[in-house]
Amino acid sequence: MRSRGVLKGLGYLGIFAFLLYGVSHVFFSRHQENSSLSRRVERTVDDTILKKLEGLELKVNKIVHVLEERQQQQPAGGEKKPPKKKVVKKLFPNSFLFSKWGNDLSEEEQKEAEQFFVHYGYNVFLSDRLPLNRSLPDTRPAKCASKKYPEDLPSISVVLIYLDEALSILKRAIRSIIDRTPAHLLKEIILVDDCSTNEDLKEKLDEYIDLIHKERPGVVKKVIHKERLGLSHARMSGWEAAVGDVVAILDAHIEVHTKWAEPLLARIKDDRTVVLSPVFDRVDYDTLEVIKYGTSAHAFDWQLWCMYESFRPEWYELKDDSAPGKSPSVMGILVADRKFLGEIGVLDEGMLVYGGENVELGIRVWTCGGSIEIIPCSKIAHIERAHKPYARDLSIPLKRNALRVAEVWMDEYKRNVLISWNLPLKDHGIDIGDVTERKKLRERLNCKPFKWYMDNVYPQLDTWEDLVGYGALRNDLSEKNCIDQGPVPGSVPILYQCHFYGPQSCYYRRRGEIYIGGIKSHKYNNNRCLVDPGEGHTPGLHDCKIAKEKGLHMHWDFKQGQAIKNRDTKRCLEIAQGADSYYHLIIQDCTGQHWTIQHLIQNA
Ligand SMILES: *[C@@H]1O[C@H](CO)[C@@H](O)[C@H](O)[C@H]1NC(C)=O
Ligand SMILES: [Mn+2]
Repeated sequence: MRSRGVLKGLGYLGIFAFLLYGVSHVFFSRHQENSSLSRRVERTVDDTILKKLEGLELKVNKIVHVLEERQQQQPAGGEKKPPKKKVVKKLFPNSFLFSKWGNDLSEEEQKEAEQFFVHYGYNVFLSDRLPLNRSLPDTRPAKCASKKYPEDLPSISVVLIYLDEALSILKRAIRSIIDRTPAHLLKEIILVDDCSTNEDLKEKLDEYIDLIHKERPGVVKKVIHKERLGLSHARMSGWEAAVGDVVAILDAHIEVHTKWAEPLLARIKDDRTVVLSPVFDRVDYDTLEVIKYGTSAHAFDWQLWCMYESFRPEWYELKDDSAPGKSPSVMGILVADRKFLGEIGVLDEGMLVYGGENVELGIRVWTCGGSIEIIPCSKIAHIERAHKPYARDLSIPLKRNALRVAEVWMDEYKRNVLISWNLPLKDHGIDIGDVTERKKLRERLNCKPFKWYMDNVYPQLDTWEDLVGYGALRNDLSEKNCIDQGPVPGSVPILYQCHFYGPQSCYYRRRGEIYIGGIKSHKYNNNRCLVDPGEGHTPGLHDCKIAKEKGLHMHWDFKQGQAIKNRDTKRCLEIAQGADSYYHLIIQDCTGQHWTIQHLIQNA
């Protein structure tokens, strides 16, 4: 039995290696984006990756399990040690929920906990057993505790957006806001339910609201959508219902920290045109423990996935980690003067489902007369869910919403969004809805061009000025095959059956560089350049900066439908059939082969 287990384990290792290849390119490209700070990405860990990871974990857990079994069956010195305590059988060894939590649960409890977890994406079983008013560690920068704020601050309406949130999580959010916001400043808590399906958000929630109303009559209000409108629309309807001076639009799987509101309100009292974000701490979805996160700016890549970013150098020169920092955009949670937010167009109601609305807000606020800041002394603990209820694959709505942002706000840089989604510049065929109102808004507010934003607010973004072509790169001799970055880690590009995903995304720059396997959105990240090693027939793929330093042959002449010829060595990138009868990617003296890149940029 044991040997069969091991064999099985080896089989899984094979699948593991295969999956690792698939997943690694995703992580490879994401991680490169995350070089200078330890940036975290909430939305980028999309369902696709998680699904792959679930698969991976399944395999790994099984291998570990097999190995553990072997160890247990081979007691040292041949003696069997009596078990120390009764071991409860783990019913879900492959579930993320139980990887570091739940060892002492009975089988019944494990089933209940797992069922909740699959439904909600976080540990509802545990949440139901923790006090609603649990204390949180003080994770603020040291200076924050001694800061004094005026008594006389604008009032705040707190909007909580949710879709199928667990009741105890929502109650805890409400409890924390009531307990940690000065009563004279808290105007109301507005619950916006974007058409949840779970029953306990009905009577049971109302019972809790009644209880709250015994302390604070009328403080909780509800906005219930009869049909699902998506995140942007839900946030908008919360804003519409609000009457406070300031509106804070938050997720509902949060707990606010002590004195979270005062630094926000004081800042807006000083300047009504700043739109703010508190700093999130991570609440683990399994243990619900609060993990402190440092302060950083909120930004995005050219696909408009949001990501953490370093502040501008001026912030670091202050040497004060409690100081507000200017930021290109917000992650999603936002706090603003209610009327100012209205004047600049609140949020784009034409966004569907999920994603992009935060970037739209960032660009709009900056270019139309305001600015965005992160407030380090205002902290919010936020559960990073294992999966989100809005969509299985968040990239589909994000792509559509990103194109909308590009169309309205990005002028000539719109093409970078299309390029990064590997869409043609003309006739991409994706319905982005009606943008005339948003375009009118931009005109009415007399907003600055996107170039101004790039130059002054987010200069870390690479403008990709001299791109000539992008997408799959194919040879006439074998059109079902594409150039591919090859195994990762590794430095040899290959020819592989076309699938058109990231590993096969190629880019040709006018200065002669050919990137294989993706292009980085930010100047601080490096691309990987095709290189002729000068001898032998194996092409190389190396970090472009290193290739440049080492003086490798990394510049190529290429015109659509013609040869790819190295400017130094005059050799060509070609394909040739090996003894195995498959085509391989090689470098050799030019024989006149033809290459075609999927999308050409005219006038480049
Ligand atoms: C939570 O609430 C209970 C009941 O009101 C109270 O006894 C307890 O001290 C509170 N705990 C904290 C941490 O505030
Ligand atoms: Mn969230």
